[in-house]
Amino acid sequence: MRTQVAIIGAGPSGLLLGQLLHQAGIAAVVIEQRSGDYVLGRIRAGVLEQGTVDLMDQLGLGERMHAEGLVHGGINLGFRNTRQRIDMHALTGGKQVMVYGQTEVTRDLMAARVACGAKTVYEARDVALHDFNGKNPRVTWNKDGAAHELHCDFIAGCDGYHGVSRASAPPALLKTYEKVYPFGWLGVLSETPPVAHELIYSNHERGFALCSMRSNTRSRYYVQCSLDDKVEYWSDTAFWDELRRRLDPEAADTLVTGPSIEKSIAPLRSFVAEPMRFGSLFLAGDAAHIVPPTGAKGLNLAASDVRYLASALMQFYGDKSAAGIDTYSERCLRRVWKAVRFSWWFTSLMHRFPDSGEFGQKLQEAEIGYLLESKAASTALAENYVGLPMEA
Ligand code: RFL
Ligand code: PHB
Repeated sequence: MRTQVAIIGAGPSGLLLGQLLHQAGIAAVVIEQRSGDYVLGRIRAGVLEQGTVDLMDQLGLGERMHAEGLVHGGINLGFRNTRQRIDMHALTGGKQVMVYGQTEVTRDLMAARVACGAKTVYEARDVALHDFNGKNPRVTWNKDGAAHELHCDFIAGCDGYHGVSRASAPPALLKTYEKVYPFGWLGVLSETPPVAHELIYSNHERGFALCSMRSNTRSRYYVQCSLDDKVEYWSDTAFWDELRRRLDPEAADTLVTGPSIEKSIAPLRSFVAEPMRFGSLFLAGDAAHIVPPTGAKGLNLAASDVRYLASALMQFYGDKSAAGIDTYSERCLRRVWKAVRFSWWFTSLMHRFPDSGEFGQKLQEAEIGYLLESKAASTALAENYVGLPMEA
């Protein structure tokens, strides 16, 4: 089998790239180790930057997102039993975000792939990358007891943090940067109306809490938890009690609780792998970088990486110019590091750290106070939250 671009992974980066390439008339095959249902079953991101919304529109996939997604012009910061709104829309000259779950983005992209007849291989086992530094790049895998081989010009490693693509890069050429945070997030999805119209990020002495949503009838809540915590330790009642304690009195009183539909724990990490290109192998999305979810940046960074990659490949095939692919890594990394910095900063501001003590807590309170009083400081938060611009 032969194609132009072999895409490893059917998460948001792989599927977005697949559609962008299809739109440009570049052939691609997506190879995914899990089933489509498994991919759709993972509950992850909820907030899309304007640039990601624009990308879905550009792909002609915005209809359901605009009909069902919730446009938010602000976020609330909770601390010391009060809650204050940051008016992102006013502070950024009209920019907003869209609450539309990663599951729905993925569902729309999968449907588009089927509709345009593009090939996706699900449940591919033992995926391996070959000769991406040489003249005969190819990907092999096993499926249903048979071995398969795909020859290609380029390989896009869109297979997430635990994928095979970054692991296949020559160790001597790969430099990684990592920060592991001393806590995780326990998340619950429930068929209950959200406690507030917009998200609440709450700094509390018992730990951080986040009130998010998927729709007007479905909520997504998180509480900071210990790294030793297990989902089994948290009954629904224990979760709701803990969340309520970390919210301002008005939110605590109006919180509607119900049975959890999903409950999971995610560790928090910042991670960047450099460079993002090795010969004809390109890394994109979580395969190259991870941010803690506090800034809602992971999926949005995946989207900006693949926009750079798609335009580089279009330049290569269309204008016969390697300029885009030669600068792909640098261009991505400039934007990636800004999002890594913002996510680290927002995480540091909002969470309890085991060793920062009362002094650390006072500093956080002073900084949140300053953020809410100073237009310059709240503008910096708003600009980053709605998404920094992409390079032309
Ligand atoms: P994904 O989504 O991990 O997809 C990678 C795909 O590759 C497959 N795969 C392989 N396929 C073939 N061969 C192999 N050897 C393979 N190994 C893996 C996997 O099965 C999978 O299908 O990476 P991608 O596409 O780069 O997308 C990244 C996003 O999923 C991620 O950044 C976000 O979910 C992060 N994130 C958030 N991002 C936001 O922008 N806004 C948010 O509000 C937000 N909230 C979150 C989040 C992540 C969270 N968790 C659980 C980490 C909230 C949470 C709790
Ligand atoms: C979510 O809805 O899952 C979500 C929203 C905002 C974040 C992280 C996660 O910062």
